[in-house]
Amino acid sequence: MIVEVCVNYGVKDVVVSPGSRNAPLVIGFDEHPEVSCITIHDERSAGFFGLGIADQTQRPVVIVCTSGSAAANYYPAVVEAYYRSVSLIVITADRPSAWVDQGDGQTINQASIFGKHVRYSCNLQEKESADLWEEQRELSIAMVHATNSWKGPVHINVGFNEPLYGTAEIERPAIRGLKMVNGQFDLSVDDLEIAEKGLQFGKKMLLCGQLTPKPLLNKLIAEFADDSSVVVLVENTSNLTDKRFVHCIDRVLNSISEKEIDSFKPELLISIGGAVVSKRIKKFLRESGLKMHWKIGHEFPFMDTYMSLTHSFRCDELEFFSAVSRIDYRRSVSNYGSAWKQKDLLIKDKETEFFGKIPFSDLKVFELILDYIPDGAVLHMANSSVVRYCQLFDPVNTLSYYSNRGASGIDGSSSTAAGAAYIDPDRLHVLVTGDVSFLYDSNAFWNKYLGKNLRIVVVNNGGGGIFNIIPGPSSVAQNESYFVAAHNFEGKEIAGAFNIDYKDASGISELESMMQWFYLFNDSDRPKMIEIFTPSDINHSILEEYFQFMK
Ligand SMILES: Cc1ncc(C[n+]2csc(CCOP(=O)(O)OP(=O)(O)O)c2C)c(N)n1
Repeated sequence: MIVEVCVNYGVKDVVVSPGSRNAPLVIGFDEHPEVSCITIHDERSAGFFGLGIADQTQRPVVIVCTSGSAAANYYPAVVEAYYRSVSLIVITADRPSAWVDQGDGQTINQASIFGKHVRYSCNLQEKESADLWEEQRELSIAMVHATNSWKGPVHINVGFNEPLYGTAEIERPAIRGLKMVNGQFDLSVDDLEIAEKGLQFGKKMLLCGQLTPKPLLNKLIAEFADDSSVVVLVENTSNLTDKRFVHCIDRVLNSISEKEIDSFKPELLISIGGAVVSKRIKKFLRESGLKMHWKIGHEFPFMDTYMSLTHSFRCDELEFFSAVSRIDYRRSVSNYGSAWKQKDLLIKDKETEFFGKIPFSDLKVFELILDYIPDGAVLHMANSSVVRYCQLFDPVNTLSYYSNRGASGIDGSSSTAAGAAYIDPDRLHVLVTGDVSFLYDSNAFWNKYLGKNLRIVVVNNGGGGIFNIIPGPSSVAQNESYFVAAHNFEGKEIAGAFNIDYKDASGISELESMMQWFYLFNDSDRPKMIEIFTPSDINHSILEEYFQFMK
């Protein structure tokens, strides 16, 4: 794998310094038809020798040595390459990491040995070929850093088990090289070519994760979606809506049968924005065998959520889609996008029937709360079942949606909503939270800055309801005590302590009857809270029924 990735990024010259631990690498490079290897004993000199080759060829050059002080002897050349921005790929063989500092011969602390003098360093362990994704990803990141417009040395440390000299016939692994694209592809012929090639695919999917509201981007994406071969999947946290988009990813994915699923797999995936909540779409895309995945945006350019990243466009989403709109490519080359949209419309029709017949439960509560939120409000969704339930309903385009999905903690949802409400006093800010998150972050209300524009909805299902609805915890004996951690806590005392207007409800009509009071804006100077007690014994089965029915 290491050899193939290096070759894929243009390596043709390898400087080898003899040793035992690096034998697998030496054999691999030597046997590759596109690589020429030379031998230099002194690693200090070998490093500089490689530097000289890189200077003249303007190609990345690999230097490979054995474990121990051999690696340390590369240091002067690495430092020189760093300050001269030369692509030196430093590969040091090592013992498996478990043997570091255990008195094994020729074993020193090699991982990150070059400190700040490399553009990237990774520490790989020899593995069975089963899980090469991590290795390929790390190697691609290293090679991108080495060969990008700001070049430099990178360090790849690899732990090898014995035997070191055995050779075996293996199939050459297919390499999915990650390419960085600078984004202003109006200006660069190469970048334009990549874009034109990808846009030819008949099955194109745009997946939108968390974004702040961006009306102009919304407009450009709606235009991009005006193409029957494009499907645009959005979550409410993307703050993007349009009749051409699919807004409830889990709802529609759930309705696609095993028989049909292959025809819904995209060839080109374009992803924008931050975290995606849906676990189903992640699984679906990881199993889709994507031909290309473009990640658009300045943030986390190497993040390979769908295990298929081929191009990272480091530019603003707006810049990207305005450039795409100017590219001359054939639109509507298939009905791939229309098929998704049809599925979406069909399944949406069944929703009314389902909600008409279900009893009071978490799911029913979310339907009601979302129905009543006034236009123009800001919705803050706590982790974790709240944000998940909210994804099952079409977003309202007059609302803005927020959630702490960066690290998905339950520790700050209330405080984040409180801060947002404080700085934006003329808009209504509605926090919807579970009971555990509410308790966890109850100090959010321990300040003098909360006012009449904050609304708090606590869905009290008597513990961490999420653990009853995700696969895993619900199947173990410890679930009730250690995961759900059921309790009889009520939020009333906390509301009282912080002078928050409070009401509670345990049924549909009771909840509906307090909605008018809840959303009145000028009748009180204080925040208002409703606590809704839901039946923890049936919540999870109602959600299961939902997914059974919505097929
Ligand atoms: C700081 C932190 N600790 C623990 C977790 C793990 N965790 C995720 S959801 C959850 C329970 C949340 O329960 P609740 O707020 O009542 O919401 P529900 O799932 O019932 O909707 C826990 C403990 C986390 N995400 N963040």
